Amino acid sequence: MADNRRDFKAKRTRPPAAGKEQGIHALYAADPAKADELTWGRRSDPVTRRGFLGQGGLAAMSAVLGASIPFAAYMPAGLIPAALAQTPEPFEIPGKDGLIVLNDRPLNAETPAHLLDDPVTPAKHLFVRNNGRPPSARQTDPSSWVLEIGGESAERTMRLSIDDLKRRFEHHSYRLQLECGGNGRSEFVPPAAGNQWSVGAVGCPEWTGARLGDVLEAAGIASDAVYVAYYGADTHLSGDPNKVPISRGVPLAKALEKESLIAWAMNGEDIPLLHGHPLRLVIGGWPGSVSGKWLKRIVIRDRVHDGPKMTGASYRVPCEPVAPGSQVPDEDMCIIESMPVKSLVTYPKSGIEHPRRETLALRGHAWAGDLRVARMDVSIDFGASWKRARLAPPKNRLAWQRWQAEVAFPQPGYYEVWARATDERGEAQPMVLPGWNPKGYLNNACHRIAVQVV
Ligand SMILES: Nc1nc2c(c(=O)[nH]1)N[C@H]1C(S)=C(S)[C@@H](COP(=O)(O)O)O[C@H]1N2
Ligand SMILES: [Mo]
Repeated sequence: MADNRRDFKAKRTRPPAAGKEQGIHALYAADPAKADELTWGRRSDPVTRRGFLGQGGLAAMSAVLGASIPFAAYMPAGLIPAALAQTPEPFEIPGKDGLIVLNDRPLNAETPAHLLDDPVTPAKHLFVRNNGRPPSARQTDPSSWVLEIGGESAERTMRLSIDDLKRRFEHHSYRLQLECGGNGRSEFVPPAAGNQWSVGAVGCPEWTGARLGDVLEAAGIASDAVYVAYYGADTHLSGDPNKVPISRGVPLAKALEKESLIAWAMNGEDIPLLHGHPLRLVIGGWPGSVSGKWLKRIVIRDRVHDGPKMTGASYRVPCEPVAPGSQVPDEDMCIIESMPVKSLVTYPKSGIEHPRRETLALRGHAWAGDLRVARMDVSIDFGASWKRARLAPPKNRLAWQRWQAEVAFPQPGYYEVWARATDERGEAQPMVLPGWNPKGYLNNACHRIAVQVV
């Protein structure tokens, strides 16, 4: 416990390997077709969008990957091989095991996919996303913490200590999947500013707390209420005490869902300081940014909440698809609600060697915002053909779902395993990239891992 409350400092173990990691991404971000040509001599067919690796290109790519590519003919143009698209690990964080730090002011760190294999994400493997400066351990003493419920559509202002909250309201535990709206941002072209998350800004811990709805009912929800929003104890990076780093919310109906929690525990223990100790909102299936950490105040609003990061391009996407790089007027942007269908391959780790004579057992998780995942497929030939995977039901609504599959490889060489989830409405993950948007949200492209078959 003492460990959780410890003030947290990222230790720089070696300088960020910006050269290596940004080299290939920057090259591909600027112009994927040109990058393909420069790197491999690969040209794309303007009609099929398939890449043509000439003999020389195929040899160059095979040399870098250390193997021939049996399904090279199916490899899309402008695609960085998964074996090269991995990021190095420049930092070490106490209490966090193997996370990749994208930024240390504020601290943001993501989890490599293979460390997300557990059905319930342990604290040491949960990504961290901070918009401001987190409060210190001293400032989050649970014995003196007060949560206020108010706002223009609350019938009364209510103040609760953590003891009041635990005594007055029923306790509930749910596994709730939390994913940053910007997860996957690093792949958008043209690139979007912000943390260059690859695939690991997601997790599914088990949360325990009181239902947000029960607490709102206790304060009294006026008939004109439409939205519920949070304020936390973190402070603005500028140091200006009058500025709020982030204050977001959800429509009343989402707040009143039975899984929406005011949580005091994660995985059966106090919530770690980095994840919002001593209280946080957990609203599963929506962008992580609605799950307010270090929760001090909840407001019931008579209008769509207008706090920092609710407006402009923040956590909003064009209401209708736009061409990459477009300027989108504010009035054409819509607030992100339920997150799209998505999945991860959590076993094996990308880049492994696998003996050709053995089948490879794959597994991972799939999720679909407010919806359930209805089917899961895997491909070893860059999406030319798909094989159905087994898919388990979620432990509870808004938890991610386990999937498993076995694949066999026809000959030695470089392969990519691609995973694709489909939600209960028939919406599937796009194979490479979904619609571009100014801040690079909602990239739910298929996750891919590299496998060297020997
Ligand atoms: N008070 C506060 N709450 C916050 C944030 C923040 O910066 N301050 N970041 C949000 C964002 S953008 C995300 S994705 C999640 C991340 O939660 P985690 O750091 O526990 O993984 O917390 C959300 N809640
Ligand atoms: Mo986020």
